[in-house]
Amino acid sequence: TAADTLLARPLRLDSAAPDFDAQLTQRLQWSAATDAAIEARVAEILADVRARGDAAVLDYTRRFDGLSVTSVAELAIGADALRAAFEAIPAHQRDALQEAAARIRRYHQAQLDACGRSWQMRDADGTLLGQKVTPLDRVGIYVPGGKAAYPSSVLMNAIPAHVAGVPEIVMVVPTPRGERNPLVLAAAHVAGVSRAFAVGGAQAVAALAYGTATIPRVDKITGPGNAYVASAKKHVFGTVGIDMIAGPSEILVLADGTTPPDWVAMDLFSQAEHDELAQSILLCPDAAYLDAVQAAIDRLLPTMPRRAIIAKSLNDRGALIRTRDMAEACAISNRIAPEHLEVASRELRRWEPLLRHAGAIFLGAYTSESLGDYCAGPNHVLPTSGTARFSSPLGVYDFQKRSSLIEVSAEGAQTLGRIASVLAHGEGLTAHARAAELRLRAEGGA
Ligand code: HSO
Ligand code: ZN
Repeated sequence: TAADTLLARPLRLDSAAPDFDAQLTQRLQWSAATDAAIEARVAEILADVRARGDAAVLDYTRRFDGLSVTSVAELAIGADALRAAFEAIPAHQRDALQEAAARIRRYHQAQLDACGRSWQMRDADGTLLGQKVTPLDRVGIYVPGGKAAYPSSVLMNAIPAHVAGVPEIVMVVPTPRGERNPLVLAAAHVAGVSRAFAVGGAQAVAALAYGTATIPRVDKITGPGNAYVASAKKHVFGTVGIDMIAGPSEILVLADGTTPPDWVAMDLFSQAEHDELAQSILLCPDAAYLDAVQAAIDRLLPTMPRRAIIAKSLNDRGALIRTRDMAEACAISNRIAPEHLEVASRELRRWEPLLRHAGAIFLGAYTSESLGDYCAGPNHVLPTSGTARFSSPLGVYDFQKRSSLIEVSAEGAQTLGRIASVLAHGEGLTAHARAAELRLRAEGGA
């Protein structure tokens, strides 16, 4: 059959070729389909939900998800229903969810301890300065429906919020034709989601951003979604906070030839199977090893249920790149700034210090990216499309905000007052200057 003759032939490149830079740049290019029709439709839905609230949410949910409910209240999934979903799944799935959640919780707890706490300092004259860290009051987590409904993503979005101390975590998830995904609901229970609504699409984002009689307004919306959801999140940004707008999944493997080629081939498949637009790249100084991985790809592809997606992703966006040496491979990896970076080498201490731009770095032959996707502990919501140059994994810090604290002593007011007075006069802001001067003892202040 056609499926069995599928070939996956990632582009072969050589970093020594004169046109290498141009070819690599071209491979990396990807443009989010910014469809004007989608943008316009989303703007309409947002305005409608803002104006009509529950009635609009109900209309769209009946129309798009084919539900015959008569009120948004019927779409509410309370904490008890989440717990019931958890209790109804098989024991091995319950155990796996709980073990993954415990590891993710522990990792994010360490993140909170390392960089998520308030701090204070005191000047010699008694003035107190500090930063007060507080969790957001309420957050919304969007979970896609259908094939892209990942229980693991429920854990990765909700657990950092929970660890940050967010008191209320609201999940929205579309249920086309009323089909609820039991693992998604079970994961929500394990992750500490407070309650959920069987609503999706731009209408769910709008409800979370503006609030309706039934769906509470949140302070930030995180989680992946289709083009409508991504567009809706961009629109409501400013009214609420959002996380990143993620592009297709990416994996880059740096190999020195010491990892079994089958392992590397399967790791390349594991991101390719997410999406035809996903990108899998292998960098290695040894051309014979690249041949061996290609042979493994050829042999393993027919065994993969999602081989059609994998083949398209590898053919359209994949690359096997021969580099001059490992140091050059590291430099190319930094240029790409991949979402996931695997270092399939026995000289980890040598190469890791050279690697600067990546969402997550997986060190050594045993560290399959898929372990990080589910249960190692770090977050799997990561910057894509080269944005690891300037952004970070989803974390506890995304569910916190900081307030500056300033408490000036009588003594401090003298020193600071003189400085502020000079600068305020320089800016022509007399009230600012006077406010500082009134507190100066020499000026006859209190
Ligand atoms: N690799 C995806 C996350 C995921 N993988 C969920 C499996 N399930 C993020 O790039
Ligand atoms: Zn994955």
